[in-house]
Amino acid sequence: MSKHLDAPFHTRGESLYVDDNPAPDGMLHAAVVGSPFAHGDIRKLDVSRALAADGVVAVFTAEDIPGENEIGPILKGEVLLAEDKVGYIGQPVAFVVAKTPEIAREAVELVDIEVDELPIVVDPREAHAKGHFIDTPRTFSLGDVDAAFENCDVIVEGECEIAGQEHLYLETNRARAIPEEGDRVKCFSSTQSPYAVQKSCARICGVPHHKIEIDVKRLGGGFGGKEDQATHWACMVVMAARILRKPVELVLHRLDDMQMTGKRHPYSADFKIGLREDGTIEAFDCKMYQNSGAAADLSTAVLERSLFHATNSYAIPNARIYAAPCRTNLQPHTAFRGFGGPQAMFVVESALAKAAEAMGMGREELQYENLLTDGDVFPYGQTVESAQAKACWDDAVETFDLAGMREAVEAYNASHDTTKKGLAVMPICFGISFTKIFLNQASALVHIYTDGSVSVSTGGVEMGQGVTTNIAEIAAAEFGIARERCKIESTNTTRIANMSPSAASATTDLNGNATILATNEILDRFRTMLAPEIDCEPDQISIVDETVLVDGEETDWTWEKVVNHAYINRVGLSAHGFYATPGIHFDTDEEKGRPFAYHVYGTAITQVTVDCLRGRYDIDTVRVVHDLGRQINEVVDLGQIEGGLAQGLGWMTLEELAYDEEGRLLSNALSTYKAPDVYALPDDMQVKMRTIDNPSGPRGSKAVGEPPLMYGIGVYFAIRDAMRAFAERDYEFDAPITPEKVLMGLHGHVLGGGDATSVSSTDEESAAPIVAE
Ligand code: MTE
Ligand code: LUZ
Ligand code: MOS
Repeated sequence: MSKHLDAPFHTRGESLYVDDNPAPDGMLHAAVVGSPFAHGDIRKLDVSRALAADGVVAVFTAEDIPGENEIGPILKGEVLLAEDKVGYIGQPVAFVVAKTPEIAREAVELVDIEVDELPIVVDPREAHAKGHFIDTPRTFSLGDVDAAFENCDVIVEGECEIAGQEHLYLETNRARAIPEEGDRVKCFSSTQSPYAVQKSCARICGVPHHKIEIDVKRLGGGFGGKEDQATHWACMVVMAARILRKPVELVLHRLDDMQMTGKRHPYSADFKIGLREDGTIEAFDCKMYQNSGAAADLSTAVLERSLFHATNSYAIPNARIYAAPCRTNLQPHTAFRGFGGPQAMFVVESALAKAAEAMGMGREELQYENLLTDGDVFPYGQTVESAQAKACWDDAVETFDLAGMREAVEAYNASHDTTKKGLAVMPICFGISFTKIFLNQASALVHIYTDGSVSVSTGGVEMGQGVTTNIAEIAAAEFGIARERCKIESTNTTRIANMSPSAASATTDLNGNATILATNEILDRFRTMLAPEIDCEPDQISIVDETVLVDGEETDWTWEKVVNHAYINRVGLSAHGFYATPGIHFDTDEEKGRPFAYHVYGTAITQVTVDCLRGRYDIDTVRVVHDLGRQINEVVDLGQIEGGLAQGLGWMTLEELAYDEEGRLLSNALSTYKAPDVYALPDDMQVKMRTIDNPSGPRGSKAVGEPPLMYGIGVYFAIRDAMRAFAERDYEFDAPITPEKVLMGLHGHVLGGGDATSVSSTDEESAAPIVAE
C-alpha cells in the first residue's frame, strides 16, 4: 500500500510551512491589535505610543489601506481593519510591523483604543427575536407539513443547543509577503483558498489580481478554518510589504488565533416531528438559529448546507426547514468540516430520539424504518439515486453484530447499578458539490519533462487530507507510470487561475477530474503520434506499467522512449485541463434543484460506558461502514475516516467554547479548551469500506473529507442511551455532552444545580455548562 506522500517529511520534521523557509534579508514581523471590546463605536484609536517604541517600523490602521477596506467573501460589508465600529472581541483594528515578532507583539499593547460600548448579543435566539440578521432567513419545504401533522399518531417537539468548535489546526494562521519587481508581491499563505487571498489582497491594495501571486505548499491543517479566514493575515502582510518595500511575515500566536478567528457555528434549534404508529415519519418542522457571529463571512453558505442536510439520511415526505443567520457579537463563525451539515443532522437525530422514547420504540428501529431509498425526494427537490443508506446500515448491523452488541449492553446494564452502557447507530448522508454551483470548477496543468518525469499543478491545497497523494496516484494511473515519476507542485495562482477553495470534500473530485482531462489530452497526442509508428489505430494503444500496449500486447515502446520521441518530433508535452461538474443546478427562488453530484452514505455504531455516579464515560467502540467509491489511496481514506470521526467525537463530548459576559473567549488556549487525545478516543475503532464505482468521481472514487465527522454525533446518543438506562428521563439536547453535563443531567435535580427534565437554553456568555431555569 503506498503511503501518504507527506508521511516521510512529517515524521522526519522536514515538511516546510510558510515560515520554515529561510527568512529573506530584512524581513519584518507583524502582530495584530484586536479589539478589547465586543461591541461599540470607536471613539479614539491612538497608535503613537506603539509607533514610538524601539524597533517598531510602522503601525497600520484602516486609514492606511490603499484600496478598499473590504474582505467579504459572499456579502459585502466586511472590513479588514475596523473603521468606526467594532463587533467582537479580537476584531482586528490595527497591526504593528516591527523588526522582530517579540517587539511587534509588545507594541500591540501600546495601541490605545477607546470605545463607546453598546449592548452585546451572544445568543442566536435573542438575536433572532431582535431581528439581527446577517441575511434573510430561508425556508426549504416539501409536501404539506401542516396537513401532514393532522394525520400523525405521535407528535413530539423539542429544542436543541449545539455548540461551536475550535478548528485547532496545528499550524496557526500565517503569511509571508515578499515585494517583487515593480509593484508586484508574492505571498506565501496558509490558506485553503489561494484565489480568495489573491482577490482580497488585490482589493485591499487597489491593484489588479495579476499583481499578487499567492503560493501554498501545504497547511498544518485547515478543517475549514482557513477556507476564508486565512485571508485577513495575508492581506495585512501584502499591504505592508507593498508600502514598506520589505518582506513582512505574520504568524498568529495561538491565543490570538483562537480569540480572533471564527469557529464552527453554534446553533439553537426547535423541532417538531410527527409519525405514524408504525414509526414512519410523516412530517418534520424545524427551525434553526445559526449563531453567525459579527460578520457574514461564509455564514450564509453554511446555513444553506444546514438546510440541505436537515433530514440527514431519512425520507420525510412533508418537511419545513427554516434557518436564520443571526448576527451576534462573537467572532464571525466560519466553515468547519461538515459546513453546517452536522448541526442540522444533530437536530433530526434529536427529534428521532425523542420520538422513539415517546413511542417506546427502539431508536434504531425508527431510524431504519425511515432510511432513504432510490426515488425518495430530498426537501430541496433532488431525487435520491444510488442510495447506500440501507446497504451501509445492513452491512454494519451484520458485520458488527448489532443485535449481539445490544444484547450484551442490556445484560451489562441488568447486572450493573452505577455504570451503564449505551449504544447508538448513526447513519449519514452528505451531499457532494459546493452548494454555490459556480464553485464546482477546477483546472490542472500537467507537464512531462523529457526524462519522463511529470509535474502537476492544480488548484487543490494540501492540508493533510492527502489531495497531493491522490492527484499523484491519479496522474500516475492515467499515464500508466510509477507514482514516483509524478511531482505535485505547490498551489500557485500564476499556474492555476480563479481556483475554488479546497473545501466541500470536493478537492480531489474537482482537481482530479481536471488532471484526468489534461493527461488524456497528452495521451491522445501520444496515440496519434504512435499509431503510424506501430502501424495500428490510435484507440488500440494504451500505456500500462510504463510500456505501450497495442490491444493489450506489449511493444518495445517504453514511457521514456515515447516521451523522448514526442519531444524530438515537436509534440507538446504539456496540457491544461478544465473540469466543471455536469448536471448540477439550483434555483434559490424555488429552493429546488439538483445541487449535488452525488451523496456519501455510511453508518456508525457507537458504544459507551457511563459512570453514572461521576458523569465520566468511556467510548468503548465505534464501528463504521463507510461508502466510498473505488479507492485511490487506502491509507488516505482510512486517515480521513478515523480523523473525521475523532473530530466529531471531540465536538460532541469534550470541546467546549466558553465566553464571559463581555463576549471574551475564555477557552482561548490548549489549557482551557479540551480537544480529544488518544485516551479520549475509543480503544476499538473499526472501519469497513464499501467500494462501489462512482461515475462522478475521478477513477470511480468518492469524496471522503467531511462526511465521517458526522459519525461522531452517534456518541451523543449512545451516552443518552446509557443515561436513560440509569434513569429514564427526558434529558435535554445540549451538545457537547461533557462529563459535567452528564453528571448534572443525572443528578442535577438532587444537587439543585439544574433541572434535567426541562430544556434550558445555555447562555453563550456563561462559562457554567448548565443554566438553571
Ligand atoms: N484532513 C486533514 N488532515 N486536515 C484538514 O485540514 N480538512 C477537512 C477534510 N480533512 C482537513 C482534513 C475539510 S473541512 C475538508 S472540506 C476536506 O478535508 C478538504 O479536502 P478534500 O476536499 O480533499 O477532501
Ligand atoms: N464551502 C463552500 C464548503 O464554499 N461551499 C460549500 O458548499 C461547502 N460545503 C462544505 C464545506 N465547505
Ligand atoms: Mo471544509 S469545511 O469544506 O474546508
